[in-house]
Amino acid sequence: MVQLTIDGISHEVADGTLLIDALTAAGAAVPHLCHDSRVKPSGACRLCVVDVSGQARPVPSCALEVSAGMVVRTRGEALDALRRTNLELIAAHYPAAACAAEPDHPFHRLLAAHGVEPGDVRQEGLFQDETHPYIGVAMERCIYCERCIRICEQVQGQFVWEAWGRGDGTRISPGKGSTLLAGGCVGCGACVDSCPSGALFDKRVGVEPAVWTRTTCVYCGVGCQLDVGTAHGRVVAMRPADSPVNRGHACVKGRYAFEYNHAPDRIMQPMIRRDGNWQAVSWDAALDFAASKLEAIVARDGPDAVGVLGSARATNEENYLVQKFARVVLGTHNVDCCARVCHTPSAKALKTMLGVGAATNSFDDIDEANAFLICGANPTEGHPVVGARIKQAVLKGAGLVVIDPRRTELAELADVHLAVQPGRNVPLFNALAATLIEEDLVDRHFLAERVEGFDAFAAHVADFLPESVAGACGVPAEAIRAAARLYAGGRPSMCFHGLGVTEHLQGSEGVMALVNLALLTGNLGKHGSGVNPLRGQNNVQGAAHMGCDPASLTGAQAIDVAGACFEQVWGARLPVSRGLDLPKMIDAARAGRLKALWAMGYDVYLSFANANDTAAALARLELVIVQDLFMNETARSFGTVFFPVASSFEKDGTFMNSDRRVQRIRTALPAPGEARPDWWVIQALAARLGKPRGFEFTGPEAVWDEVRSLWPDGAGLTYARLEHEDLQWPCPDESHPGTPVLHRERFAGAKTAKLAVVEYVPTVEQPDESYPLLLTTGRTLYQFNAGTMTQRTANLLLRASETLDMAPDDAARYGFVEGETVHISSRYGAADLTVHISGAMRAGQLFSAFHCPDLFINRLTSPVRDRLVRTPEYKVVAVRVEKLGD
Ligand SMILES: Nc1nc2c(c(=O)[nH]1)N[C@H]1C(S)=C(S)[C@@H](COP(=O)(O)OP(=O)(O)OC[C@H]3O[C@@H](n4cnc5c(=O)[nH]c(N)nc54)[C@H](O)[C@@H]3O)O[C@H]1N2
Ligand SMILES: Nc1nc2c(c(=O)[nH]1)N[C@H]1C(S)=C(S)[C@@H](COP(=O)(O)OP(=O)(O)OC[C@H]3O[C@@H](n4cnc5c(=O)[nH]c(N)nc54)[C@H](O)[C@@H]3O)O[C@H]1N2
Ligand code: SF4
Ligand code: SF4
Ligand SMILES: [Mo]
Repeated sequence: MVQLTIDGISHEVADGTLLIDALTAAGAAVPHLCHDSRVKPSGACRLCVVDVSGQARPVPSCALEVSAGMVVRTRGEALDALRRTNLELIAAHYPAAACAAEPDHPFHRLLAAHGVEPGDVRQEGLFQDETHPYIGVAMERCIYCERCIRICEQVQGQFVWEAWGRGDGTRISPGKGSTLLAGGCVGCGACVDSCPSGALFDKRVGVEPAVWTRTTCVYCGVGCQLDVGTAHGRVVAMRPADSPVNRGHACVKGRYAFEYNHAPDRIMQPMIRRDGNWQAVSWDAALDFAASKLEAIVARDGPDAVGVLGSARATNEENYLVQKFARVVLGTHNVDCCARVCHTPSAKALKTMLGVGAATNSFDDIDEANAFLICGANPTEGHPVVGARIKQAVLKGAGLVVIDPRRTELAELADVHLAVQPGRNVPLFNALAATLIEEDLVDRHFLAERVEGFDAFAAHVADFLPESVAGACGVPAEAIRAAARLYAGGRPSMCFHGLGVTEHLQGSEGVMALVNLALLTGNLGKHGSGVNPLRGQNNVQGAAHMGCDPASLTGAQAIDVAGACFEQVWGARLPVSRGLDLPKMIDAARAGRLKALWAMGYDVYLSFANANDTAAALARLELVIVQDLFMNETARSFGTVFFPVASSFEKDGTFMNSDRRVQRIRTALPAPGEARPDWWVIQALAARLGKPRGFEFTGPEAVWDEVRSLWPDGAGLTYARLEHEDLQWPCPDESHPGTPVLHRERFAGAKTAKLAVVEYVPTVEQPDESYPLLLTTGRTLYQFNAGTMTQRTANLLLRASETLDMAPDDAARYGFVEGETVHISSRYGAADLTVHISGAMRAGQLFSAFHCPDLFINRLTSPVRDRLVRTPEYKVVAVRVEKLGD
């Protein structure tokens, strides 16, 4: 701590504090315009000037750290006069009309408080852009503080803005292109948030928010904390909060894509389909109808004729209730969620090898890693706030290896990019392991203390030396060796992986092969290391962890281990037969054994692989209950009953993010019409089925308390603590601080972990004469999964549809031009797509996203599934492309 005197009063502050922050903390805040604590100080506006002992002239407090014995004066006539002069210079061109129109704008209040009139002198040659749907530009209000330039570089890493010219002729505009978008803007909104003068502004805020409510983003598994601004019963604005996850940052979806909540086709009334047509009915009628159908099916075919799907978009409490409903009310373990199609392979591999099926480390560790290994993940689009943090770490010098068939944004920045042939992760990861061993890059101490099975493992991977697998993997042997050296030499090195690893025949095995690399190099149990799946949706980690998984109960506890305890708390016997996971439910439906499906927040028809087959299976069901905000594709084609639900802005509860944090969501608005929270619907249906006991909770907190009583590692996560603490499980009691890093001294089950011998079994989806190309599917920045939400926002203007990305060589070979619609077919189905010629693609490989219901990309994907947990192989399918009309 450092002692200093501010306006005659002594204060103590931490070493290294910026003087401007010390002044604010001491209640002696000074005005400033160019300062933003998220970026490096610039000292340009000189409004924060103060007198400091020993300095001849006033100094900007934003550019100075506190020092012991400092004596500071913040007020006085000379300082006031200096600030006024500086403000006059800053406002020399500022338009008077802006002040008149918006007197409450902080900058306008500052001018008024100092008695400064805006200069109102017109400037020439200002940047103009009306094309961005969310970000407005009014450069006549620019005061040249350069906060936009700095925050776009230093937080988002996009380098969009540049200052051109000097002195009075300075102009700020995108460095390349004539619009923000052409300049590389990704719509994160950081420059808008930072701009103090209103030159950059949120276009769509017509109304000032009346109330701000802290909540968790509804989109991806990063779990950004956001403040929702509401007025007149609508969400009108979002702003990122300063939390450990996102530190005041957000991405275009969390920050701007909220208008779906008020879309005109939001379903607000329960419905039953009669003679092919949806009819609005009362809740009583809808619940009675669903209950009587379920009762009849269970009576006739047994409880295992019903399947239940929890929702990665709904809360922990709701997912807990829905799996309890399946097990207690219906009497079946047939309950799953879309973790199955996503990161169940990660959970399986991590649990098998290390004892806990979740990310080992925290996003905060990004700042401590010296090197990154990013495998089959595209975080700058899928997890943009994490992507931006990784980018900053790399710009500051951390090493980066990217393993991805496509040249993604991070691959562009990488020291080594291994553009692996899709489906060849296992031999490639084994080759990395073989290199680590051959070149003696392993952590011998860690191996001796914490790892077993080295000899058998070393013998196995000796067959995978880079020189022998390079050809099959499509990458040079020397590049594989360089990647191994970087990962081993950078310690601590942090591995992040995505669906490019999991969505394969060898998905679980791919993750095991990654865990091997961490074990060999001692990259576990310490900050800045680990194996970290980038989990998908806002609560996919939670949905599975709450027990929406046929083989495990709440807390990922095995049924044979924890079953008795659950039976006691639930006052019911658990079903004896093994449950079906989602792929098996589809198979059972196709075979006529499954008769009913309840899909809570899961558009299974659109998103499951091999959609023509999914359709054949779903068509055989007698009852399909869809519980959603919108008429999704499952409901449109197969729904029998529709339960309309409250959105995440309209209910309370918790989500679990990718790094094991449990975070609150809070009611910011009432639900529209007859929409009800998922938890209400589940309880109401239990009551209709005559089993209200155990489903009479008064609200989410009461449900959560039952979760805590059954899940030892979550017992300490009370709502009261979540109100003001940032907690990651394991958190076994109410005084436990939570666990940012797993496996510190020992692994969950034991002191040591065992290296996995991973065989390579290639997929049957190989190119041949009829289907000579490989299609891989994935995500794009502006759209989200089934598209039900983002397609009902102005994100549609940022990306209207999917493209079929292909290498220039392939386009030339087929004679395709940019923007041409072509026909693509696999052995399973076909679609028409618009060609996008991209240097990020390698010849022979194609890429498309799957967010557009009208294109239905999953008609193309195959029936191949992960060997251990049956995740569909979305990442490789052999296809051919043809000119339309051929
Ligand atoms: N904008 C946006 N963000 C999202 C989502 C969204 O729909 N839109 N969805 C969320 C969800 S549910 C999830 S699960 C996450 C997913 O996030 P990611 O896992 O990052 O998503 P994908 O784009 O599906 O796949 C990642 C990468 O895998 C690569 N890949 C394909 N085949 C292979 C292979 O054989 N080997 C390797 N090494 N790489 C391969 C692809 O080229 C792609 O760049 O994103 C979440 N965030
Ligand atoms: N080809 C291909 N297909 C894929 C993938 C791929 O990479 N390639 N990825 C797969 C992956 S990883 C995933 S996760 C799936 C995602 O597929 P889905 O889970 O089907 O997609 P989502 O859009 O995340 O949301 C599901 C539904 O939840 C609804 N919803 C939102 N909030 C709530 C709520 O609070 N309550 C309720 N009841 N409903 C709500 C939405 O309107 C939407 O209809 O797609 C999979 N499909
Ligand atoms: S919105 Fe984000 S990416 Fe776009 S210019 Fe501003 S800071 Fe840069
Ligand atoms: S990074 Fe993910 S959690 Fe954060 S704002 Fe974007 S979509 Fe939401
Ligand atoms: Mo996902």
